[in-house]
Amino acid sequence: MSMIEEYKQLGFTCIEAVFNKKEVLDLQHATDELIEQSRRHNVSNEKFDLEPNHSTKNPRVQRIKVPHKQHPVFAEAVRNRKILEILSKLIGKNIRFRNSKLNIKAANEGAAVDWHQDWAFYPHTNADLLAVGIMIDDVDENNAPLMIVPTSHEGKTLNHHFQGVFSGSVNPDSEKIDLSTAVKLTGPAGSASFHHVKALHGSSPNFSSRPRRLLLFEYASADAWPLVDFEVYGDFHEFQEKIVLGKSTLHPRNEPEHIIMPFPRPPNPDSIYRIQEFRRQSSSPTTELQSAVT
Ligand SMILES: O=C(O)CCC(=O)C(=O)O
Repeated sequence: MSMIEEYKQLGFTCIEAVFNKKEVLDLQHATDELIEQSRRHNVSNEKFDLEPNHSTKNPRVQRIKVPHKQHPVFAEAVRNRKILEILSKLIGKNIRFRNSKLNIKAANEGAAVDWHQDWAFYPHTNADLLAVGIMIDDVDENNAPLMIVPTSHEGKTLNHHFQGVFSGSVNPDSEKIDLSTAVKLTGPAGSASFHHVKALHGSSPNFSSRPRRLLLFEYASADAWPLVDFEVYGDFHEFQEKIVLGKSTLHPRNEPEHIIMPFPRPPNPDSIYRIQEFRRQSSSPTTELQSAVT
């Protein structure tokens, strides 16, 4: 299957050596630098989500927020020529960057990310959006690869609410999802995965002795206008500057996608980890993730 067929049929594709050795080293050094800076912070804030055991002596970062605004290496990677070439084949010639994050699972720890569709968090006027996952470390079956349920990008938006509140995760049992089909996206550092905004995905805690650092960039077709959280794009000037390929348009393309708005928000809506805690407090989707791994 070609990359395009794979993406269209399964909802994802994964490509090795998108970043060369030198670029990978730069990405790794930039990540190390920002983790080093996290020593100066002792609570989660607009730059970092910190693990509960984080300290100045032993920095434990769960997520580097908006890394493209924190280090020029990440800002450059957003417009990486190879990434843009692949994006143009998957979501068209006019593309806007949305946002970035760098999820870190330290050796022998790191939180699970429960099963979810990105679309549940940020519906747009059409679903030509995807997330690129750039592997900063070698990723294999054991260090908590991103997992995706093939063909889950087709059909309805799944229920991400729990007790009437948006909880950023689904209950695979009640949604009748066969997690045994989930594919683990593995590859050497510098590989990149591309997953459709409606593809159901998640990852387990890291049970290995090696870290797993995954840089995520979100992109949208330029005619996909956000239905929530416009501020993630910045003000209108930044919205325009975020065009990474082709041109902007004031004419949204409206397509009849199934949407469930992500409201009301849970008590602590500032990151996926905090949002997903809401459901976890009363159930145990982590167990579901673990069983999907084995
Ligand atoms: O870091 C991961 O394994 C999954 C990340 C993810 O799906 C997200 O942050 O939305």
